[in-house]
Amino acid sequence: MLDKTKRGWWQSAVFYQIYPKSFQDTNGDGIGDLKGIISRLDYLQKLGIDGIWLSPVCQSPQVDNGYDVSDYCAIDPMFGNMEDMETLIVEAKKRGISIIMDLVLNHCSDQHIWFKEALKGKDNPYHDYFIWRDGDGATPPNDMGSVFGGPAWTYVPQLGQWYFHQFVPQQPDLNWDNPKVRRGLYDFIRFWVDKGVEGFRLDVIDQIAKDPDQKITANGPRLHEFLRELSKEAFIEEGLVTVGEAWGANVERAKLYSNPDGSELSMVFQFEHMCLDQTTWQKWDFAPLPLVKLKDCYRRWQQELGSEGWNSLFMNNHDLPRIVSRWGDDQKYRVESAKMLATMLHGMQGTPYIYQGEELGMTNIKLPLEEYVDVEIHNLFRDRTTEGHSPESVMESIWKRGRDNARTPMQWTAGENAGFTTGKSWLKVNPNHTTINAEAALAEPDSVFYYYQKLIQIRKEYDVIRSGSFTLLCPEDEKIFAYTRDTDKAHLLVVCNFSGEEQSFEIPAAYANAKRLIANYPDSTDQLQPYEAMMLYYED
Ligand code: TEU
Ligand code: CA
Repeated sequence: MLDKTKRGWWQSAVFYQIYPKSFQDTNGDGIGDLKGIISRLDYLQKLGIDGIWLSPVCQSPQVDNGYDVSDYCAIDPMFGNMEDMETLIVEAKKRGISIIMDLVLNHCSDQHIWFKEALKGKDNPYHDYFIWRDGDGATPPNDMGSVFGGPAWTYVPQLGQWYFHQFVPQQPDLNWDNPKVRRGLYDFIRFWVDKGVEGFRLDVIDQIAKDPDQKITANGPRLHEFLRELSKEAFIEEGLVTVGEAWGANVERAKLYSNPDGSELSMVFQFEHMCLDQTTWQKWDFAPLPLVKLKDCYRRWQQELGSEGWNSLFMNNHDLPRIVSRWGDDQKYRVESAKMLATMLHGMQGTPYIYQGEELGMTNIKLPLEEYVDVEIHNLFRDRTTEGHSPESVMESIWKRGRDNARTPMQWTAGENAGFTTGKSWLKVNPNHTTINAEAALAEPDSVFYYYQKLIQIRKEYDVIRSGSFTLLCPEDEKIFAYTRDTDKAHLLVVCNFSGEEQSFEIPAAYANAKRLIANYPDSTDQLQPYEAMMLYYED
């Protein structure tokens, strides 16, 4: 058992992300809820995970699926009530599973009491909880755009002012330069710590330090000052695990974020590896995966962050398309490539995050535009067709990179609505649930589920994965990703064929008699089979 009171317990842990809206519905309204998560804790315990990152369940108008919070200390009725949340925390803990809450500290909902007060006047005590600029309503303070399209400024005529929002207008940015904002947010965090929450995922945490006049939206000069205060004032217990979402992180910044002294956070989600298979800075301009660049990216993060910080390891989340569709083959070699990708990731140093359904090899979905829910998808279609892109090309981008790919309901059974709901699901259930579902996976010893279960066991059994060095093999090979992990006595080889064709690869002589810890084919041949992956291990 991990001692979760000590800093660093997360270095031997594996976490699981739940998108509550799509996980399990228990009252037939077509929306996942807390009781649904409680009903599935035994499944998660079987998988072997140590913590659940819960996407937002606090009160929200749901303009951005809960990332627009209107009350940080209340559970949104669509998910249940505070008693359900307290039960989830207790029941999860009984199974050795910590609850890690998603905190949205960069912005709140325009329905939050702070913003409602701020709208009452410039002299209202909550007015400078937000970022305002005087104006005439015709011309915004500058031409900054929102992440979700449109301007980053919205005019309030009764105030004669614009307010700043990096996301939709219903998500006004909070003014972190105001100490009252920071104190208020810290109090919200302490409220959840007192409820027994053992960690936090921090939404767009590198964007809390900004300077809109200079068009700085992240990594502003006060960022690490704010994070050190946040850590000192709110993340008081050293066993609290904190992971910041930082799209702008690089290795040097990550050393500050994840300094082992606990001065800031436990780790960050960096996204460098998630921005390689595109031709521009926009994910919509998709391209084939440049494997050589991916390998070098992982090499740098493994070697350079190393002992000065700590990596998170992920390929999926609620904002990203399903990795087996993105980097694998979700048709002919779905199972093999899902296992291969998992092998690639879980052999590395860091804390792995499994996104709901990843352990089943769940895939993307193709829907007509009107069936999508995500505000980002609809704004993209509006903006790109206005710019002259053909509707067909925009739909291709949505099918490849839209966030709803990850938000289709968890596939529990082959039955109606995949066992997710007895009602009408808020977002379409993937029709392939008839073959891709947890019930079938639990009945199949060679399923992706049991492969993930074994990877989690291996991480806990072989310390070389937590603490070994990282050496990239065949760096220029465009089809094979192979690396070794080494301590003074233990040695691990991870080999992954990222292609659907046979590839030749010479196993290093030192591994001639190594133990095969895991593999996605029953037997190896002298060639790597399509999407073949394995872990070989020996001790001196
Ligand atoms: O995401 C940050 C964010 O900007 C992503 O939405 C990303 O830019 C986008 O998906 C790429 O197209 C966080 C949350 O994870 C996301 O769900 C929220 O929508 C967003 O912040 C606002 O809170
Ligand atoms: Ca429900």
